Amino acid sequence: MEEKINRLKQEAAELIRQQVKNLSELNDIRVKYLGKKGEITGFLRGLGQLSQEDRPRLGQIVNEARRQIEALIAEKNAELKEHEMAERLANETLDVTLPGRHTWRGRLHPLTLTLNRIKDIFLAMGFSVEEGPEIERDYFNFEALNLPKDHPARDMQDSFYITEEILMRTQTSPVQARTMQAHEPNSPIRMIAPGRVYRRDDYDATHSPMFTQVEGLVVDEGIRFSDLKGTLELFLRKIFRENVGVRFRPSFFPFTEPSAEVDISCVMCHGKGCRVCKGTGWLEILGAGMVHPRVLEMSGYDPKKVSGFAFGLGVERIAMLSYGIDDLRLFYDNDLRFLRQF
Ligand code: 2NM
Repeated sequence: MEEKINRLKQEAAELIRQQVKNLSELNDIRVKYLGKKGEITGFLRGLGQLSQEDRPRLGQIVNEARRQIEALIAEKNAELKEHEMAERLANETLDVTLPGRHTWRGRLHPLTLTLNRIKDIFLAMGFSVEEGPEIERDYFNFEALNLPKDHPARDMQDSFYITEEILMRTQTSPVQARTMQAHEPNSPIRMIAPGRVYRRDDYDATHSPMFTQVEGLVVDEGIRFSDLKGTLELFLRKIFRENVGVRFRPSFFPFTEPSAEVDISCVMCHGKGCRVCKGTGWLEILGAGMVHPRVLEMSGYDPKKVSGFAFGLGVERIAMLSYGIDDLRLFYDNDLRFLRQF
């Protein structure tokens, strides 16, 4: 029996030292000799059947063999781990000279950038930003703004009709009418309504059947034309430059009385006269006026108690003048060579 144990020990030592190539094989060896059903374990169990005189001596031999195998396994285990680490360090090196991988970063569209600037200026003046549907009822788009069915001004705002009563909105003022009607009658309003509007139009460098508008509305007791002038002058100085020239010319809109067209001094020549301003030194930039009493009335406000002013501007036009863009269609082509410049 002593000889058997020694042979087993010899065999195990040889396997561990010369055959085992990795940790998994080493574990197999451990199970083979030291596991619950392992060969050394078998001997330990068998000790019970030995005589009183043989038991201590053979017990000592078996235990000694187990300790030695355990030590060999531990030694091999450390050696294999060290080897694996050395191999990983050699193979998993990081080549810091490789070119980096590109992450493409998006950016905001020039119209969004311009609209954000416009919103920020009016938000700072205490205006709220209101939105409404692009598919609108004839009532809100025209009727409630003092444009009855037979009004000649409807001709200039021919649109895309879904039915006789439903159309793509031609302006964002229906949002103003909706907002007034949602308010307690005569309660103050300070709002802008930004968004897309649609008109039957030819598509060229300066016209598009869809464009972006911002309309504003202020209603309260004692609102005067001077409030309109002060608010719009401040806005134009912030969006263009502090010393931009501003002038008001009389005009007509069905929903305002009196009405005005607002010009700024030319952003290219600063008033000297050039190709952009067609030699006049001025650029038309927005329309405005005192809200027509009938418009207030139709949305439940009393024109004897409150008054208001309103205005409308085209975001594309402001963006074109801000960035020096000469063709409106560039905004909608989505050519990255154009869009990457902002
Ligand atoms: C413009 C010019 C003048 C306008 C009027 C209203 C409302 F709803 F209060 F009647 N909203 N926007 C208005 C006035 C719009 O755009 C050139």
